[in-house]
Amino acid sequence: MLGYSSGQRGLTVNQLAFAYGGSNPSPSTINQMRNTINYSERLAELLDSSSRILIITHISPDPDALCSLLLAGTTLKENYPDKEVTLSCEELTGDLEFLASYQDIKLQPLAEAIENHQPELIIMVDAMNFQRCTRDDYLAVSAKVKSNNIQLIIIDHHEPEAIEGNDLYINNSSPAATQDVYELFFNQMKLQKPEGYAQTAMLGIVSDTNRFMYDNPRHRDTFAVVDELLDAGASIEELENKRNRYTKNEMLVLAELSANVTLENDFTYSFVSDSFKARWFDSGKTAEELKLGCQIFVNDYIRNIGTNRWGFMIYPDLLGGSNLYSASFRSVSTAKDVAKIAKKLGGGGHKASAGAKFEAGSAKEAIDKVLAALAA
Ligand SMILES: [Mn+2]
Repeated sequence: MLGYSSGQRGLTVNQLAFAYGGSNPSPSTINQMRNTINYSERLAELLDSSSRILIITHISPDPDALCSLLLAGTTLKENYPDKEVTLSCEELTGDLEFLASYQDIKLQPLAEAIENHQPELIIMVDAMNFQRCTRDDYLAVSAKVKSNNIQLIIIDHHEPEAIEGNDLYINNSSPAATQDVYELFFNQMKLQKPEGYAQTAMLGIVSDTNRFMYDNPRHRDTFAVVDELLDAGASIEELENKRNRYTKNEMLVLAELSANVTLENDFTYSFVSDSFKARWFDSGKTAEELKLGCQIFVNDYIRNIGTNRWGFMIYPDLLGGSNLYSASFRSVSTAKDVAKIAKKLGGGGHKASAGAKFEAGSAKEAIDKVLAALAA
């Protein structure tokens, strides 16, 4: 990651942001600190001082990205009807059209969103810098936001890395950004809940926790939110049935990744071969479906093969050009800090779930780069 200052531009200094710097606090430290911080005053101040608000999230958005975006956007529209609130994302994914107000998310490049909307405040959810939110010139976006004095709130739950200069940075090490949006807007600020919030919030949480599979130091808070959402009519069974539906093409990707499984001493890896990629596109199949198939494999299988408890997968990221590859890492809780490996490759994420995008001449070369990063 180049050209980033992680300095704080606003006057309000977020304690957690600094407490995190360079070291990993224990869950109990985070919990202790979290309980002392109520952001409602600062949030209200920033919201009150802005009449045009733009809410954004990361590229290659997962359901937590889109659900936290949607939950924040619909809540602000409901509670601040006099403000112009725009929900914007460069890319969409999956079949989330069933979510309330999903059609309110504008699909547009980030620079265009800022140009068209002229926001006084940007709220970034599930990401911590503009590089994660655009495939275009993020430094230009960063410079424009600064020169136009656009305020920035970041609500994120990834391991802190190259945090954009901001007016408020919130990171509670939550299992989902959607949980943070829920707690900030409803528990702390006591805002009105918009139509459809329960299903949206539940999907974000169920998705990023992989249906509560991961160890979660904030489990009490997560399940308190989930209890409320169940009471409000959200159904985990219905959402899971929608979430876990596979197309024939996704099954073909799963077959490719299954065939290419390689077991190393304590980890597993697999990859989408360059010949598979060529055949895939020659037959008119989409990059999105390829990625969705890859996600099934990495989320549900890579940690569970043989006796190995962590691993990675390589696949071509065709939205980013023909030489761009993605590496996705998954680990069973403490088996391996995969965020550290992803960081060496220019990416980041969580200790048990992380990723990186980088250039390579072939899938083989991409694998070698990861293996070299592991050895370094
Ligand atoms: Mn997330």
